[in-house]
Parts: sequence; C-alpha cells; structure tokens
Amino acid sequence: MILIGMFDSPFVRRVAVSMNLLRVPFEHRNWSVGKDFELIRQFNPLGRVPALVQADGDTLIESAAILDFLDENAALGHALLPRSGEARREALRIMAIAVGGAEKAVAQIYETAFRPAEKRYRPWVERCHTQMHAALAELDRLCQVRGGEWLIGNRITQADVTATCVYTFLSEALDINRDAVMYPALSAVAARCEALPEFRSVKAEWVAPAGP
Ligand SMILES: N[C@@H](CCC(=O)N[C@@H](CS)C(=O)NCC(=O)O)C(=O)O
Repeated sequence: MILIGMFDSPFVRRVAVSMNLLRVPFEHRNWSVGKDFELIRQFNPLGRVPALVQADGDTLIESAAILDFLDENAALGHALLPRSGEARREALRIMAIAVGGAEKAVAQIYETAFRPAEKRYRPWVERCHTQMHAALAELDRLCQVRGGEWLIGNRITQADVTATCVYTFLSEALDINRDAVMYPALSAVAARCEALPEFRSVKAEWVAPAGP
C-alpha cells in the first residue's frame, strides 16, 4: 500500500504510526499539499492527505476512514480502537478533542501559508488559537484523570496514537510550550509514545507548506 502525505500532518502521521503498530508495510509518498496539489488530486479529488492507495488501486481518503479500514483488517484482538463499550466511547472522546484541536491549528497555519498578509483576519486566528488551547487543556485533563501507562486499558490504543500525533504536531508547528510545559499529563503520554520505534520511524521533517 502507498501512503500519501507528509508526516508533518498529524492526520497522515496517525495513519503511518497505526500501520507500523499493526505491522502493515507501506510505501510513503512525501507529497506536500502546497507544491504537489495537482499530484495529490489525482488520488483524492479534494487534494487532501492522507490518502491510502491499496494494492488493487482503490484509494481510501480521510484518516478516520483509513484507520477504520486498518482496524477491520487487524488480527483478532489487535485493532487499535476498542471494539465496544466504555473503552470505545472514551477512546473516541479523546480522539475527537485531539482531532478538533489539530483542525484549529491547521486553520491557523493556513492563514499564513495560503493567505496574503493584507487578507488575514486576526479575530479568526485568535478564535482558532483559543479553541486549540481549549482542546489541549481538555486533553490534558483527560490524560490526568486516566493516569496509568496507556490512556485506555493496559495497551496502546488509537487514543494514545492520535493524542500523541496531535500534541507533537502542535508543539513543533505552533510552539505551544514556548513559556513552559503547559500540558504536563498530555506531554507525558506523548513522551512515552514518541519513544517507541513505531513513532520514531515516522518523524516529521519541518518545512512550512508552500502556498499556491
Ligand atoms: N479530516 C481530514 C483532515 C485532513 C487534513 O486536513 N489534511 C491536511 C493536511 S494536515 C490537508 O490535506 N490540507 C490540504 C487542504 O485541505 O487543502 C482527515 O482526517 O483526513
């Protein structure tokens, strides 16, 4: 399978880490949503990443749908999202707040990457900034409440993967801890995960996205 998109995207990276954890081999196309827009559009009409090209040429888009596909094909008991009950609900809650925070970060980044300076609208960026930090604060609270080595149960789940990919992305792209480590419980979860080879082998190379 071929995974399209750069690892500076938390959406691409959570798919890559999940494939590593599930031992699904993949080729990687390090294509940028800025300069490789037309190339990406050949696989996803939206021009967004991640896209996952399967052996038969069929392409999956949208990270949640790709993760669902990977879990569906995982060996019994190895799926990264718990199958049902409270564990599944809690994992989905953590993933939803993390993904929401990432979306608000991406909106801030695109304001400078894709919009000329004279067309930027500061109140919108500030709103996104507030929403992103609210998501991080809630994520930190959830990490603190859950304690333990992993967020759900006694093994790594998609909650750990998504929370970590988002936290690392926000730390690197928006320097959220400029003054101090503001989210200690979340930061501890991320540090544990980032030490694993499945995360270390898919690190982002930081290049600001080039606009059109
Ligand atoms: N909901 C999507 C979000 C994907 C997303 O926003 N990807 C960004 C990169 S971080 C992208 O492709 N941006 C280009 C664009 O939207 O034009 C998912 O989970 O796959």
